[in-house]
Amino acid sequence: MDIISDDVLIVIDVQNDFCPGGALAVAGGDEVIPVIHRVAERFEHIVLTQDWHTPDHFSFASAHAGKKQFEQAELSYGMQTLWPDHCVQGTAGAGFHSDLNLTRAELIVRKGFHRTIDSYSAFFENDHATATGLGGYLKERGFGRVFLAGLAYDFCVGYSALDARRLGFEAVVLKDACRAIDLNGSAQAMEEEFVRAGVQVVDAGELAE
Ligand code: VGL
Ligand code: ZN
Repeated sequence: MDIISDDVLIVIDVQNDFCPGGALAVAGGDEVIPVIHRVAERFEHIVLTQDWHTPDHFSFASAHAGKKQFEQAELSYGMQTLWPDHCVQGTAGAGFHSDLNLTRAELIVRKGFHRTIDSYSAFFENDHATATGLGGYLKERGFGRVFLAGLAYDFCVGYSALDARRLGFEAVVLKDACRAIDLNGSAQAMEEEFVRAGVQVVDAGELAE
């Protein structure tokens, strides 16, 4: 697979709270970093995302009396998984992992900053209606195909890939540059959605040298 100049690499949420020792640690989360560094060399254009919640965010179990972490709650837009408090704006946990070195990145998109709406996708919040602006940005810059890497495969990477397709971009997930949370079969469910939506899944090594 050759990378061309209207391709963009989107690196999703490689933040301390999703890495070992973090508040919502994904198993092996930090292992994506060397893989991402290697593929990043192939790309002329790189965008980063950063999960960026208010302290009392509605996606936190702590914001719902009587609810436990990883349970579901009914919010205004539908069912929402309740997470441990994570990626609170300005905290160390919300910072990018210190090994991540993508100085060339052209844009950092923050998401999940509306207190009452979560945002897994880099394009639309979990109401599937509120746009982050990334779709317009990528279209205005003439990008046609997005490659996705980072955390977590079955949540923020996955929903970003599905929304990219919905907006008419080609979407390629770099599977070995991601790690999954895998909550109640979420990784397999997401892969079924990838097939339905026409999201390609490849390993980083399949990109041409
Ligand atoms: C994520 C759960 C909550 C992710 C973010 O980056 O995949 N997952 N917030
Ligand atoms: Zn979050």
